Amino acid sequence: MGDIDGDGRDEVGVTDTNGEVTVLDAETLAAETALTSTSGPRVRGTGIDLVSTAAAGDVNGDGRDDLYVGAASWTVPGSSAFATGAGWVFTEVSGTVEVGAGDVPGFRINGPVRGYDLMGGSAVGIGDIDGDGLDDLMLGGDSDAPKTGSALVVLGSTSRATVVTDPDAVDAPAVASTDDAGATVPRGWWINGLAADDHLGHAVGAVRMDGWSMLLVGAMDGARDAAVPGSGYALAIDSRALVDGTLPLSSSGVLESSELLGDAYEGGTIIAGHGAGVHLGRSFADFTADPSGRDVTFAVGAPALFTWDGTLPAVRIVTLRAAAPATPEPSTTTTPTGEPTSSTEPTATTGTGPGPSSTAAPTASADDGALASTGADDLLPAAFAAAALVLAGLLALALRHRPRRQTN
Ligand SMILES: [Ca+2]
Ligand SMILES: [Ca+2]
Ligand SMILES: [Ca+2]
Repeated sequence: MGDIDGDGRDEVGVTDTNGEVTVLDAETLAAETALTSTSGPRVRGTGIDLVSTAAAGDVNGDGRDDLYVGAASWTVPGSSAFATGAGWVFTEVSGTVEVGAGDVPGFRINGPVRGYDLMGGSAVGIGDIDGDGLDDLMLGGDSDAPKTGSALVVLGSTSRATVVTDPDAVDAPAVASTDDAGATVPRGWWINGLAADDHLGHAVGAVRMDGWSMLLVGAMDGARDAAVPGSGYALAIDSRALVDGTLPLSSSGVLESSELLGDAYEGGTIIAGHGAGVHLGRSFADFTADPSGRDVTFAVGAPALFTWDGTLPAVRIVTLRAAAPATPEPSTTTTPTGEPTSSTEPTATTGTGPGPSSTAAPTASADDGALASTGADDLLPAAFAAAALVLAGLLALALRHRPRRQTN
């Protein structure tokens, strides 16, 4: 969680079956710790099932790390529909904090009042992506059809005003709060999946680079190609393209994933599962070696929920080559960089991958290409900032009988 209470030691946040979050001192935990009401500061709410917790970073810039907790099934006040979802950012946690109707030290993030977005069931701190000195975060809400599932990027603030969301907003920001004068101010962006029931946002992740992040959102039940059902996909979004507005955003700040299909856009890619039923996009892990560089490497989990058909659980390692830092290039949003990446990168694939390999033995495969919508040969060099560089392949996957093992 980072150092929530400012005593120089990091904490961990633990959810329990009562729907409460307990904050524990990570460095003084015994090998086994029985969770009691006095184990540490707690966050709870009557009838509120707090299911997620995340290290939010220092969202309000007071020098102390902040705590995120989320309740996907809760319904925010003022909504007539069920399960808007909500999250809270706590800038201070001591004793027992009640969430719900009352004020909290920090701010609340409301799911849309249209209901059933289940917003906030997943969350990740993404660092300071807009350079204002305040850390930012991303939430996921993996609602069912007719929704696609979604993710929500929320910018940090010193304000304690509630962040409200409305992805259907017209002529108003989809993610907003109010300033001290009561005026509406944008507070982030909303991201939709490709199709109903994709469950985009079931998992969110981030690779923290120097001054920016690669934002990762999983849609384990979706498919980039509808002919490969259940292949799953993951979005990888260069935060600089979100902040700069070079992605095809609506005027209210909504990104439809479908806009990333076909011609590649700078800073956004769809990584497709390599076969039907692999459900790529269940989880993420950062393997980036050099945050100051351009190669962003991460793992995407593909749990293959139904293995009786021979589809095996997998972990895919992906490396994307991001755009060069903006500083030496004064006009990166409009000018092709002229860098040689497009001629050296592999051509994008359709994302469906070689059919047989998806059900074959779980050996590593360097050519099981499933990076999608990136770096096609005929695109301008600048057409895609996070162009695919390497697909390292599948990991060894005998998850059922052996410890997880990385072979590549
Ligand atoms: Ca501490
Ligand atoms: Ca703080
Ligand atoms: Ca920020």
